[in-house]
Amino acid sequence: AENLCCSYPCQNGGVCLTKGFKDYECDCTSTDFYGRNCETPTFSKRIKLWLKPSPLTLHNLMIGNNWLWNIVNNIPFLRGFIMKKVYTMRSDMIDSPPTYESEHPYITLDANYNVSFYTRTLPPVPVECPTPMGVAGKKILPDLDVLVKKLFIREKFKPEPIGTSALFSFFAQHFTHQFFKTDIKRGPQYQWGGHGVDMTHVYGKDKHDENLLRSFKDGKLKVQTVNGEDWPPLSKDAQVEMQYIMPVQEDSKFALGHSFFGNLPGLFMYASIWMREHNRVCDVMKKEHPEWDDERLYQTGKLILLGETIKIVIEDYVQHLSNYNFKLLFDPSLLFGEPFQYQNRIALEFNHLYHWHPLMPDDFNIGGTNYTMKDFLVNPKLVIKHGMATFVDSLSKQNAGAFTVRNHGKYTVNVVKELIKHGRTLRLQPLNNYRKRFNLKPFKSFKELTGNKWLAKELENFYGDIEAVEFYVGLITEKRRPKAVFGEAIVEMGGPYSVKGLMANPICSPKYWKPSTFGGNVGFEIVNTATIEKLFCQNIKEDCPVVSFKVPG
Ligand code: MNH
Repeated sequence: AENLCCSYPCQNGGVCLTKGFKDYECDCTSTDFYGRNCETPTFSKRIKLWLKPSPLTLHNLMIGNNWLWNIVNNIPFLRGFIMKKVYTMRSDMIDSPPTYESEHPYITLDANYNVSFYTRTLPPVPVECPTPMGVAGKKILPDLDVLVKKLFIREKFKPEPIGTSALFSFFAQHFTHQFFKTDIKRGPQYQWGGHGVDMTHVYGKDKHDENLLRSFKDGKLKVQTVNGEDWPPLSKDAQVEMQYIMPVQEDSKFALGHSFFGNLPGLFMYASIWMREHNRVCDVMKKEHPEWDDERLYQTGKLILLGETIKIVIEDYVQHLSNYNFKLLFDPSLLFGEPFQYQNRIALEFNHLYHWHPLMPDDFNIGGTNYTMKDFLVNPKLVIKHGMATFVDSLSKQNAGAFTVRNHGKYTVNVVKELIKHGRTLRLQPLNNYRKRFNLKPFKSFKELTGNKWLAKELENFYGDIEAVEFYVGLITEKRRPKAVFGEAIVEMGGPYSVKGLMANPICSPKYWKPSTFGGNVGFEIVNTATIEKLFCQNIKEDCPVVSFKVPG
């Protein structure tokens, strides 16, 4: 007997339930569809669907119509109205409380209560299904080594076409590592993070590490001064456990909030600039509140830096990524009074789609010297050697790589191989199922997926059936949208996870989002005026260097 749910008969978010050994039923509750397979919309849903613009139409509206957005961006009421729509439309796509985890193809209580799990937006493919993807495709998935050789290894560097800088690539990596923390010893379904933007990449993973990094004076973090600039302390002066991907000399070991950040100068740079920002904010707060002790200055500094982070992520980072002419806005009060859950769970699918290793170039020109990726690895001292200003200036002028096929650098091909392996172990559903889950039309052919004959042929050989294309392989082979960094699926999935993760942060909730939480108007103002440029320039003594997510010119 076969599990009839293996062919995913239930449409439009209906839940498949086997009924004995030879039947199934679809639970269409609150989907606005009915029928055996939840295939028929109710009358009012039919009208809504008819009125609803497609994701591509909306995308084109946002990246074009300069004249329209020039008006909208300058009318606060309109800008706020549209931003509220962005918040609610995106975050409504995410189940909250979370529904699935990786060990059961149905809802369990563990999905909610066991926070060691990544959550899952779609449940795993049942193990008894005839093929790894359900019923479609071959019984055995493509050989990983062949797949990686044909689709992933970079031969010639392909630059990111909208001019994204390497400063952006490292921002993406450093920011997301605070919440993508796979606990590989327990298995790829487990994680050891806090399910959101908690600033652990700056302050440390727990109170023990936090205390090692603190100076316990005026709220500040420990620093050492080299060449007249402040840098994180050496490991011997703050014994936080760090993890290196290759052996490293004692004098290159620094104590950082995240155990991985000693591996790359770009990550060390961000760790250092946030450390300086924290100490700068503590100085400002001490002036405002001479009555405050070390503890209060430290805790308030953390809240302010978290607020600055979300502000920068929305208004600089996502703004660049989206390439929208609409000016995005971070204003939590827009959600007050709306139905919205202030809780977040990191999804396995979000982690997988954020594997943006092609964004890393093979070499870096830093202040006129050329470094290969190999020179970069476990070499954080390069930042100190060139100085913060030169380093950030150089990364701003360095083009990132394109997120596409055959563009994974030498040192990251193994990461993508492991990732696809994890996707198989945890039985991720095929890309087309995720497209449907996020209101996108499933692809009908390999040509439609890739927009490229050669690639379509390769994929057809690998998978046989468009309904059997694996999640990550589908994401990287999908054609790019016009004037965009990514294809449709990454944006339409990443957008919801991202908006939900940022706006469900406790500081965005009504009892937190007010000046007193941030030490008064001065602290609140720091949050509300933060930019990536100010983050660097207020913490560099020389003239302000180029700080940009887009290569100038
Ligand atoms: Mn990256 C995980 C190396 C750049 C996003 N990355 C890993 C792992 C290694 C690694 C090693 C651990 C893999 C494993 O668990 O087996 N990453 C690199 C290197 C570079 C790099 C050497 C640059 C060079 N990584 C990037 C960039 C991004 C990124 C840029 C973009 C956001 N990486 C990830 C994510 C993970 C990861 C996401 C998964 C983390 C986790 O689940 O713990």
